Amino acid sequence: KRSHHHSVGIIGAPFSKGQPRDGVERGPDLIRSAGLVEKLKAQGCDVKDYGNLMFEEFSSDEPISRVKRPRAVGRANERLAGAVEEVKKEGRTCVMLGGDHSLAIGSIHGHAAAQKDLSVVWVDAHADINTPLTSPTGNVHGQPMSYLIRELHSKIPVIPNFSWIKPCVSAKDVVYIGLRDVDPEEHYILKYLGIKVFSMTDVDHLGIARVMEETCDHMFSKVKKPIHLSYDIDALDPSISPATGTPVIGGLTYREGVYVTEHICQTGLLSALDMVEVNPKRGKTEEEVRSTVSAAVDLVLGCFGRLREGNHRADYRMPEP
Ligand code: HAR
Ligand code: MN
Ligand code: MN
Ligand code: MN
Repeated sequence: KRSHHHSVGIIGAPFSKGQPRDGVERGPDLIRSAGLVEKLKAQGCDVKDYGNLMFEEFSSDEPISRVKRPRAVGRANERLAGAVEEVKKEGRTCVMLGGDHSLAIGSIHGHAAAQKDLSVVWVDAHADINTPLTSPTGNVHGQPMSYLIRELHSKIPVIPNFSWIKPCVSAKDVVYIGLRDVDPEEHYILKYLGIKVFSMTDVDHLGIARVMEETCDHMFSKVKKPIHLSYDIDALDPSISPATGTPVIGGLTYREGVYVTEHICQTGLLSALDMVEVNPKRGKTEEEVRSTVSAAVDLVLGCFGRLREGNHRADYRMPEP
């Protein structure tokens, strides 16, 4: 059980051009409006909010080899990478609020620039490992892992504004949790690289507690590396988090989703977190948006020490009569 205090740096990345649906750029401000910073402070975290990044507009951004809006996506991620690297150099666990999941390129790249060797835990309905050449949609939010994994480097074509990206994660240091919508080409890549995957079938079979034990066993089999947790809100079942661009039925329950964060927190190795794909425009009602945002907040809180059994400060003293 850990009661040390967490030092957290928050970066808002209001970016949506890794996919076609408007609204996901409002994620950072919505998650903040739900009280994220105050709640983290109330549970004892030292929080610095670095505010929202600003991103360049490109008047002409034609697709390159099926990659849509390559210039905007490439430049946005380069900016984000620099910002994450700075937060890490200030010694904080970096929380990147998206925005769409293409932002994991910059977030993981910037993290790796400051920490060199990382493990990545990717919690998502989707594998987001299409290369530009296998992508069925051209949307970069379905591709970020392909740019980051060393073993896929030779499969990535030259793309404008992507030349700064150096693959920085080994296939053996990646664990997926929650998969249930994987393209055939992605499934091939996962098998070809021998990447550790806990699909929803595995969650059903093993239970989330064993999935997390085995996730840690896999990550810690050699040395304990800092963990980058990339959490796509669509990993949760759409009954909890419907306000997202590509909901997929049959996802993690709220309890399973929170359990993942509690377990990662107690490793003491969480070094950066992405919370992405919250899209208020995809909620059919205010309640759908509220539920999605509230789940996102709770997942972040779980990453920084919130326990469902309750918490108290180390310096708490009972009132004396
Ligand atoms: N696999 C599909 C593609 O490559 C769909 C990816 C969808 N979206 C996400 N990613 N939300 O997690 O386009
Ligand atoms: Mn994703
Ligand atoms: Mn997803
Ligand atoms: Mn463990």
